Amino acid sequence: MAYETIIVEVEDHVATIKLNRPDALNALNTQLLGELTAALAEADENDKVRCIIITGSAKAFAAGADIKEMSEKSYVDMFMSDFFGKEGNAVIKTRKPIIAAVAGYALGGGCELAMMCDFIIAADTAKFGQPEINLGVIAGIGGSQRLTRFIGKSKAMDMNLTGRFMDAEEAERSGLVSRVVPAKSLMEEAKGAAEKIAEKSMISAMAVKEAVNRSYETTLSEGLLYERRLFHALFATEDQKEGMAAFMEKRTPQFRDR
Ligand code: CO8
Repeated sequence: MAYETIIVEVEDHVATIKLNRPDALNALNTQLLGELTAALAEADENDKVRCIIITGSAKAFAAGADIKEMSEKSYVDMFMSDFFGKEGNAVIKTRKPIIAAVAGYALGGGCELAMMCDFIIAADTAKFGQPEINLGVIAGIGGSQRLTRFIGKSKAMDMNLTGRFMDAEEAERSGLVSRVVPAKSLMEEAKGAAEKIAEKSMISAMAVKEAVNRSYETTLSEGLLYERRLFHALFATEDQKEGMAAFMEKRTPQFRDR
């Protein structure tokens, strides 16, 4: 499918989706989020793809939802279209692992999109923020919920109430991002991580996603039971036999997603 606001490239089992509205710092408008939704569905269905990277430009991952598009909307418009509800769900429903590779601004919906991915690798130039309060609104797709779970109440309140930006170093210290790398090696690092994931059994990788994400939705004892049952279930796969045999035979496993 031809896209206008994103660029999709598939190489070595990794689909890289680059947000591409440079004149608007990759602000998330209806077209971009529609195209992102379609590209994620395509990547999820493409057997060649085993990991997905979402990235932006050197200046901006995404500077938020498109303020120009939203400014004249009414409550009824927002409610009746369930503004960005479907698109947000599309990201979190993607079954293959998604890495956010963030350089520059990840603000508002941009920070929220990064948080919807499975983990965030940040360039040392990254700046995260939930500045919606400056526009007379609040975060709408996770900035008050996911951010609070990731960095705790005090920092989430600080970010959402003051609208200040958090640099990459603070974001790593606070648990928002998994690693910080020099800006020039961001894509190399993200692709390296994606290729490592691509080598695993897709069944295990999808099970990891389900288990970790479940920890945000349930009690500890239910989550532990869910994890243990998934662990047990993986003994029904050929990949478990292959992974353990390869360990004992001191060779690299050849996973076949079976
Ligand atoms: N929307 C639309 N256009 C934008 C946005 C945006 N979020 N951010 C930047 N742009 C545009 C600017 O208007 C400008 O365009 P133009 O040249 O035509 O005026 C161009 O991008 C470059 O921006 P600046 O000139 O402002 O660049 P600076 O380097 O001076 O500043 C900043 C960069 C600090 C990132 C600044 O652009 C800024 O503050 N942007 C807005 C950040 C923001 O407030 N984000 C939150 C938006 S609201 C939101 O995300 C809600 C999410 C929830 C929605 C889901 C609901 C369910």
